[in-house]
Amino acid sequence: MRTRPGILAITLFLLLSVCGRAAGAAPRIVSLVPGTAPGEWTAVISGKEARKPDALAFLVDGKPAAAEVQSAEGETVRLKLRGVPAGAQRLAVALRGKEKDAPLAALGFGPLDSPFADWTVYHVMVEMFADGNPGNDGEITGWKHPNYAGGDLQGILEHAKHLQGLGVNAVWLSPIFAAKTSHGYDVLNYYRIGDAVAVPEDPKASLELFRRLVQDLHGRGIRVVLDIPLNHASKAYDREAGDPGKLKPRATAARQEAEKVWESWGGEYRYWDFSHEPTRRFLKDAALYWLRDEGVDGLRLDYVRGVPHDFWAELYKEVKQAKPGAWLVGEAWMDAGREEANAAEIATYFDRSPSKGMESTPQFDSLFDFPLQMTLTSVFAKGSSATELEDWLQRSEALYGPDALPARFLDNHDMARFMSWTREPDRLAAAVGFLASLSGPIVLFYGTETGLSHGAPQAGFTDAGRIPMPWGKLDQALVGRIQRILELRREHPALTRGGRLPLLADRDALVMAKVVPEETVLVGVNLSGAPRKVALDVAGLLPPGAKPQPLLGDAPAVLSEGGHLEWTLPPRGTWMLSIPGLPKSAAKE
Ligand SMILES: [Ca+2]
Repeated sequence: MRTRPGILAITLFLLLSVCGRAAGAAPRIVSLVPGTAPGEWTAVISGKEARKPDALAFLVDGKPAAAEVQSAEGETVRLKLRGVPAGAQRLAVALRGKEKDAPLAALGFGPLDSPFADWTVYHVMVEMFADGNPGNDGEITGWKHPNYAGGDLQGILEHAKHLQGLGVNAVWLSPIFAAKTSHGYDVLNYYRIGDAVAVPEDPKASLELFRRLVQDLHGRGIRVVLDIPLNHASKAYDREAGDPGKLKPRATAARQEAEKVWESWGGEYRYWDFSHEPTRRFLKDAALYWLRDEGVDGLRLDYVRGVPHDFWAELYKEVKQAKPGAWLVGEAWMDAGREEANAAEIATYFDRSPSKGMESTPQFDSLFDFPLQMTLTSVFAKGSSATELEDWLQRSEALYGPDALPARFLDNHDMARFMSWTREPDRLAAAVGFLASLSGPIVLFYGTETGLSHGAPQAGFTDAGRIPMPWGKLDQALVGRIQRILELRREHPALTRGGRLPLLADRDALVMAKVVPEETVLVGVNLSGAPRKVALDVAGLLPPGAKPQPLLGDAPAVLSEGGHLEWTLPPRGTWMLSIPGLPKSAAKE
């Protein structure tokens, strides 16, 4: 959704960004590796809380784990955790006596079990992507983006091979329904493909074109995710053809501050009335139609903050009954808010607390991880410390809770592009490499593969990143690097669903292990412009005599008999090593 913070909000945001997060707000799990006996793990914890390790509680999958202090120095403590069951998923650090509250830090150290773990989604802003039919460009009758490129479904069909070559396995299309504007978030009819993206004045031919596109993408192993705004629609919504169930949906005036801002820009929206049962039915039917009847694989749900939680829970339940494999991803973003505030808001949509007699009430499979987007930009593009990244990954995991499956991304249509903050393709490739090594769905905005950028970046909302895809002058070298990263993500389940074990984080470097029983992948980030040698004790993690093989980049490593790894990370990049075979701890159990 197009939201624009006021000048005051932007200023406030910048001020808060400069001040940063409260330093040392939470302890960090510096490293976690399996110990030498079954059920034993060695954890190093840092932060002011580590001065009093007895005040810390360690929870494994929600149950207390015994922790024995091995050594302590200043704000760092080394502990031995005992009785950790095989197959455990999640370690959380909490304050003793406050175990029921959200933990301070958490870590998914066991493999992720989710059908969406390996989704690599390519986000197409349809109007900007590819013009396959200049004959429909005149069909935009409302607001038109100054960069409007005539993009349409035919254009996507003609470039489907590019998506396949890049190695993504899903595509998210910005709204393709009948609308007046070029962005399409003002839907005129949920059941009709827009004239401007298909065949003017021929809904049947337009639907056939859409079906051809879905079939073509499916044939290439690419799933289709539609962007459907259910909070609002155009004031001129088609109450005849757009309401096949004759449910006579009702609308209200703008309710939330953001909606009032859109109104002030001249947005011509109606806001659906969620207190009216037939309106809810109408909206659920529209969403279900595309999943059930037209073979769509998922929905990206716009501006979920405008809609009551119980509607999302109802929709989720009906979607999963109709199509269990469908992915529901929501956008809950406060564009002027900091990481903590955004994460707390997002957590309310990950919340599955029982209600209405249901044992669990999920609302979405995923929410876009806006806070991590801010952190990734800060660390990879703007030069912040790598410790911020490790801290935030653990802090956000604690805030989101054990059921969360955040969709990670670097930028989208509502914010400055990553490359507007830096002009260095190496930094972009490093960020994509790291993103691709995180378990769970990831999303790449179209044009990322060619380093698409624009003028002065700004925090919060901007639509400056909506730029025509520069077909014909793609940066083939960068495309090749992104392809290679996505190829690794496809071929190595350790990246998409592996447990994550932090091993090192300092100003310029971050090293972690991604672990599945078949393979351990070591991921090393070097943010500096010089090579960086890291020395790691991985005795419990890697089998003796293992031969680490470079996976991404030429980053040589030597593993000694005693389990000491020396790894030289080339400058400015994300590098990977593969160590096949069972991790030592799993082999023993
Ligand atoms: Ca066109």
